[in-house]
Amino acid sequence: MKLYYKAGACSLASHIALIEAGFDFTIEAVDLATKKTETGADFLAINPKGYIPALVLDDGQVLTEGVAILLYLASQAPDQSLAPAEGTPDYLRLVEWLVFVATELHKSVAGMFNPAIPDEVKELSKVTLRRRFDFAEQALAKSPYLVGQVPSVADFYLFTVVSWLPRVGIDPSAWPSLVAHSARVAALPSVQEALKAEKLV
Ligand SMILES: N[C@@H](CCC(=O)N[C@@H](CS)C(=O)NCC(=O)O)C(=O)O
Repeated sequence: MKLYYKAGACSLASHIALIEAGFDFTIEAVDLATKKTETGADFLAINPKGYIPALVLDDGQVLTEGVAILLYLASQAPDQSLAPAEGTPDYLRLVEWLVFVATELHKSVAGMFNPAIPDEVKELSKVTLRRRFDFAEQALAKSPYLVGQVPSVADFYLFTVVSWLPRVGIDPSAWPSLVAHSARVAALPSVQEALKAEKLV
């Protein structure tokens, strides 16, 4: 498998999951401005959507959308407990968290990086975002990980999005359980390996 990624971007969650799952894979960086990969390939020919993550499967198919990639990787490594068993109530909780992180957190935090969005709009958006992080904080005050006692792909995704907060002027210390969760996830060997491979540590 090959993961197209940008260092520290949302593709980091897929990168961590690939390591946790124990797959053989390679990674290739994408310049999102020029849509060229680090080997000079035209990324739009690989993923016409033009964004990462994109995962090339062993049969050549290209899977896009972070949530789909995370669920695929978890399903291919059932022994690694990256997701609860499909069809169980906990599996639905996992999907619920993945959609929450993707639609309520990821996209809103990412908007804060956009210089074209006026500051007043960003401030309004931060009010809603803080409420969303309050919700995650309440959940993580009761449980070390989003779904139960072991890290799942949803934790890798939340960790990735929370890592962007200081760069968009949101102080995560308002949410101590969320900060503790990020520290717990950061301590996983797979996370350190992914951060090193992306030259972030
Ligand atoms: N719907 C996609 C969005 C992925 C996304 O937002 N990727 C960002 C980086 S975190 C990106 O590649 N942006 C560049 C672009 O949209 O041109 C997903 O959930 O995987």
